[in-house]
Amino acid sequence: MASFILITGASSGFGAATAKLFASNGYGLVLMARRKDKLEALVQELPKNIEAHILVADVRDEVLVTNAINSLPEHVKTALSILVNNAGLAVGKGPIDQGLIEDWDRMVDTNVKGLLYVSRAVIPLLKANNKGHIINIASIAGKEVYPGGNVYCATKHAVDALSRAMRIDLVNYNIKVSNLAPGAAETEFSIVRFKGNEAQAKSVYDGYSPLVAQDIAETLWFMCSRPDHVNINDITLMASAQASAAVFAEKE
Ligand code: NDP
Ligand code: 8X3
Repeated sequence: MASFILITGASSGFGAATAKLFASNGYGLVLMARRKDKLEALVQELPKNIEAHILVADVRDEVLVTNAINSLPEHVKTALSILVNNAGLAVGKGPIDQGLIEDWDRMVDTNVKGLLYVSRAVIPLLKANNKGHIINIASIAGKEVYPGGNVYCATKHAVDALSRAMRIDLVNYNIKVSNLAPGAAETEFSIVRFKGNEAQAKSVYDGYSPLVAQDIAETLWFMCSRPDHVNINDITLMASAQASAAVFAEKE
């Protein structure tokens, strides 16, 4: 029986690349996001022998999340071994006093509370299986702050803290907890942050080679394929041209 991985935010970027890589290594998939059409298109791209379950859910809705996870077939629950808490977003970038309350709410509710709701529903399954691995996707924005990053950085600092706290709380249950903190990666992230302004989103990656989703997927695969007695607590993964949150190599 194949092991299953549950990936939140599987409809694009890091989540979709991770789904494809783990499927190509024989994992069954549980794919969560809001955009059903994107999840269905992703499933069409997977090897035909892979069992994939789509959970259309907004991670901000605790009841929806819990019901969706509880609705999984028993054979999937008992074979679930990995949770990647990846769903997340930045919305807006600017001085704190000009921030929009609705943007702040979206980031806090998705990046922090959503991660908690999903974890709260999945951890009992991992405990019952006496084995598991949770990887939280944080960010360089969870290690440092940068101009205009305020609330997004605060949510990712919270993710970083939760990774450390969850590791302590779950150590007696044979459940590993890892934190993965990428720097700038070109996905839909900046398009979401700049509310559909594609030119502004593109400019974030001008003049250097950012990370791509496959870099994150391959790092996750490495973290998850270590022997049972090894846990990678934390990885900060950056483009070679990014030295810290706000310092990039000079443009050519
Ligand atoms: P994308 O925008 O490409 O993907 C984000 C994913 O999150 C989508 O699948 C989206 O699905 C999902 N998502 C967003 N909000 C919700 C929600 N309320 N409920 C369920 N799913 C949701 O960005 P990335 O792949 O780049 O980002 C993935 C994670 O990595 C995020 O947590 C981000 O903060 C983090 N990160 C990104 C970096 C970057 O530079 N790209 C760097 C460091 C960290 P849908 O819209 O269908 O719901
Ligand atoms: C996403 C990348 O540059 O906003 O976490 O920190 S950045």
